[in-house]
Amino acid sequence: MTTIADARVLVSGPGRNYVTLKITTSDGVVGWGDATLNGRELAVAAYLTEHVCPLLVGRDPARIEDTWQLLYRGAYWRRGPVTMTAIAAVDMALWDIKGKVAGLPVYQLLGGAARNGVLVYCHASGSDVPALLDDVARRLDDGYLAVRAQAAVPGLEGTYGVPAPDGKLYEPASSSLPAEHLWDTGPYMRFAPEMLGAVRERFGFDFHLLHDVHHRLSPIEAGRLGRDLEPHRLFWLEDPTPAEDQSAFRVIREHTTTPLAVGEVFNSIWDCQQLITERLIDYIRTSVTHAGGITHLRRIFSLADLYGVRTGSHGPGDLSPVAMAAALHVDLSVPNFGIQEYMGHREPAGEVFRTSYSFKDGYMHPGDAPGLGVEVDEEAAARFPYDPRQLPVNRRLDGSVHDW
Ligand code: GCO
Ligand code: MG
Repeated sequence: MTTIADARVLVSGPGRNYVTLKITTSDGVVGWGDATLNGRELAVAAYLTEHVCPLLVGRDPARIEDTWQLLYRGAYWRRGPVTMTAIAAVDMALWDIKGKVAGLPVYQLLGGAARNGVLVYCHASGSDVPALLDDVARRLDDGYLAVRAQAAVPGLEGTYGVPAPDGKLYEPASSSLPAEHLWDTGPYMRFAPEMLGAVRERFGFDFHLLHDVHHRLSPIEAGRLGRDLEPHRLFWLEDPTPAEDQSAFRVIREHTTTPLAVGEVFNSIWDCQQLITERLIDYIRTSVTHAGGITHLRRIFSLADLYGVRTGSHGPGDLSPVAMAAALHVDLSVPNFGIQEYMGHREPAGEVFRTSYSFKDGYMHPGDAPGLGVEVDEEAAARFPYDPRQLPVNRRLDGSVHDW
């Protein structure tokens, strides 16, 4: 019988930090999984190396569901981003192996393509509204059909989603200890409708426009913002409030028809059960890396499908290209796909991760290479050492801590 011969973790920093799991079978087939948890990378690396890798060796790599159940139920301690990211990495690597053994891309194992391509949204941002408009113009020229717009709120240093003026892709985890940003809800609430209105005024309505609040409002503030944004017809308003308080979304829903998208910080189906079954959101944004891998993501998406909630997976640069590929295979195959975030990766990530996925005219495709379609160059990875970085924190004007 083929068994798992080896499981090991690679921690590297090509452009930013990534944790990658490599599983090798007794037949020499290699599977890759992403285990990157931004700012907390080494916790997942240790969880895998100390507690998971030893128990994988000798097991049947084909038994994906059984391995998932073993790692989830077997740990006794449930859920949490570290555990679920570790399980996700194993799950992705086993799907990769299954595809390579079958000679098929993973989406074929998931039921085959349910659409021709995966609609993606990109990021556009600016240090002020004119700079944002220039960036939106560039993105539309690149062929994107959906754009997320963020701009610096006048007077607030370090607004979420706005890159440093170094021409590199946005990266919030920028220092070894958390940077401190300033937050003030009033100016943001007045600025956001003006900023998104300027985008619609210049570019019209023939593309999808999205915006991320990044968990910063109270439910009633979010209701007000959603209502103020209605004339601009957003595809979605993302993470309006800290969503561990799921019933809070009833308040937002009472006040606005702006579609809502939530879930990038969730790690299990239980975190979004009420949001889905009470139809409090329109898009579920769980990611393949932080929500238990392909196996669990599909379970969440199936529940969502029953309630008319569509998918909109998180796809930032702080998930590795292995995760991007895994997400695309799921996106291509599920019935209730909505949209996929695609932020891209800072170079030199491309020297470490060779991918088969592609982008054309607003849509992505995972490609037809067997498995996930990503190969990792370990020698290249060794050239880029881990460089500890943490996410920023937000403080209100009076110095108290706010959600970042
Ligand atoms: C998004 C996210 C990210 C997160 C990041 C944290 O919608 O893409 O909000 O930008 O901030 O993934 O590590
Ligand atoms: Mg977000």
